[in-house]
Amino acid sequence: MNKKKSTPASRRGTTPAGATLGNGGELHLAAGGNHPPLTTNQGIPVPDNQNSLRIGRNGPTALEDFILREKITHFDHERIPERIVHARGSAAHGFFELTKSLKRYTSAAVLNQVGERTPVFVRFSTVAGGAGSIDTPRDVRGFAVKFYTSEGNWDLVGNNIPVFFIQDAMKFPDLVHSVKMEPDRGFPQAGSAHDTFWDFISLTPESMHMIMWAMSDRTIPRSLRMIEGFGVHSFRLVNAQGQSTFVKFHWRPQLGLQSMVWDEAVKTAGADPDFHRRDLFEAITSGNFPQWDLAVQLFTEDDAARFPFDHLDPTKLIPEELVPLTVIGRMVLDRWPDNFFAETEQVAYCPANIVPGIDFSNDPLLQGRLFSYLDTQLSRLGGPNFHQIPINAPKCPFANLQRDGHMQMQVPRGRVNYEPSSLEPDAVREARAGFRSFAAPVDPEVKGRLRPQSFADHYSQARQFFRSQSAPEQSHMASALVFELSKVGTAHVREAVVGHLRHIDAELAQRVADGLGMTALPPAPRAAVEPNDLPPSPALQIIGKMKATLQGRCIGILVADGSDLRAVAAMRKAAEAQGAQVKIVAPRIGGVTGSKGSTLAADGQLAGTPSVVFDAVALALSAEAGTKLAREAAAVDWVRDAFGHLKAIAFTPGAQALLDAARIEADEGVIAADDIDAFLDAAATRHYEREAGVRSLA
Ligand code: HDE
Repeated sequence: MNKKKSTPASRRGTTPAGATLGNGGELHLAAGGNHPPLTTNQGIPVPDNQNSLRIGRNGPTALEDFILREKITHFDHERIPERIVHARGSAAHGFFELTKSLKRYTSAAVLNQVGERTPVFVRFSTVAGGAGSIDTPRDVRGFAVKFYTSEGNWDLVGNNIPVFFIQDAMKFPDLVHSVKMEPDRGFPQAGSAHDTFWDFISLTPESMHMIMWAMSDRTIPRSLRMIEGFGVHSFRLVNAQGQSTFVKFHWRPQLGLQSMVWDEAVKTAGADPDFHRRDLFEAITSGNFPQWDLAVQLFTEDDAARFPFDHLDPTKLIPEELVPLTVIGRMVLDRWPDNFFAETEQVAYCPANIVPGIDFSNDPLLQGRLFSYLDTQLSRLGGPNFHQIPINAPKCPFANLQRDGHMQMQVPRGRVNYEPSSLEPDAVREARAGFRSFAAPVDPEVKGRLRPQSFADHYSQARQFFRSQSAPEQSHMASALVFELSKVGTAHVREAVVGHLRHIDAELAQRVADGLGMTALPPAPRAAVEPNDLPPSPALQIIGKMKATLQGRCIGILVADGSDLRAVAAMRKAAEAQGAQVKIVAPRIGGVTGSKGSTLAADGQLAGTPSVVFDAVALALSAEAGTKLAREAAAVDWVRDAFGHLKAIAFTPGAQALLDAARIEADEGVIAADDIDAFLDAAATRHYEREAGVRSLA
């Protein structure tokens, strides 16, 4: 042993119980007890996982070292291609419980038996960014649900917005190319605020309705637990008699909709790039299981003929005021995956996975999707057997005569791998009942690259969406457009987008033009169909759908040495009683000593836990601490940001110096900390009335 080079054990810290030191001074933890012994992938036990096989103490490594080679080779192949879209996602297990039977409309067992619980796996995602990108860009969120039903897997692969950018699958690669990072420079990551995206949009008027949604606060959700989900396309339900009814699917979060303000989303990206993933993880692992209602809009072919739009056009929605929602069940997410890669990364959703009693519509976007997902998964997951990966496998029996291929996990027995057959009586045969396509009539007269005239109105629903929003939401949309277009370097692209806005709402176009510093309004392009004034649909708002509740919300309490910890405990208890989570933030992670000498541990250190991660904040400070923190940038930002992000603030008299340093002007959301009830009431909402005083919006 080379004693000169080995480090004495005393300098390496304490040796854990049961550990021995190897000849390089490294730790070997004993495999005793019930620990499974480490082996190679061939099952050969490995007694040294620290040192490669070397020819002499300072010599080269032997090629013969199959243990090293196997370990490195496997590591080299740990990454698989990320999804071309929706690469960044977070997922959870749970169940769906039917509360209202749809037996009249569909034979699908999952929608027939009230009270039955069907296991689900749900993955939420951003669209444009890579797998390692931030959680809070301005972006659409994917909302994909795999129902493991007794009749096979049903995937409802939706988004948190009920319409889409384009009408025909043919345009999807162009749309995605334009929004992903620009191909020559490799940026920007995870955002649409750049020339190529807006160039494509400005030349694609059908995207205008979706653009209104994308520029609304829907694309900066506070939490994945607070987003809606939509199946987007019309689907068909088919009952036992073979009759069909159209259906749109909606998920409604039990915690209500809640969004961030833009400045908060930007700062959250820096404070915690994993903010949404961590939020979902913490909620589920602490037993606060997120829940959604599943609702349907049901309508017949005749109803559809009377709509002032074509429901097969995925850039249109059916207002709830026209076809009301019926809640039919609830979904609860109650288990975090055991392994991120095996489950969240390898899960493969596909809109073509449907069960008997559900069928597709002729929406041309949906029709293209039916091809795309399996195709992309063949390369992403490496071959045709990815349905055998546990997260993708049905939980009901499944068998057929498909054979072989990469990564075949099953060992099919017998001679018969074809059908019809007579050699083996128990070989797989056609099912007696099962999926049958609805015999929908088709228009056989023409074949061509066609777009129906009923798809030609690109502005009416965009206008309806904008005009249905509350005043602060309209300002946020105008400001989002100004922000995004200000990042577009090409003047004619900015002008072309503003030109489209003129068809949607003249005032919106003017506000955006002013925000961009345009001296005159650019011309509006020719509209294929002049837009109509549709009746406003308040159900399209976010603010109107926010719930004044502390359920699922998190309050941060800033403490320092000398704080009144009894008052802090009282506030915590009251907040928790209303369903809030409370976290203590202190200048040092070790915690603080209170005014009476007791101590309190901190959940976060001030500089590393900015107020963006909370829904409301309280300043529980002595006068001495308040004065000291008034000179601390992290503390001043903490308060200033909470105020700017329209959150409630509670303060002790000692915190006044800090409030002054942050230039906080008292309003109805800034409340004395001893009035706990008033603070908790204020903490249950955002204070949009404050916004005009803190930032200029377009
Ligand atoms: Fe997707 N989409 N998409 N999409 N999509 C994918 O499939 C595609 C569309 C959606 O968490 C890909 O396995 C085409 C609409 C979600 O794993 C890919 C078109 C909606 C997810 C694909 C669309 C969605 C995807 C990428 C237009 C809302 C993530 C990797 C014809 C209703 C699922 C993959 C997850 C993923 C294709 C449009 C939702 C490439 C061709 C509209 C939530 O196959």
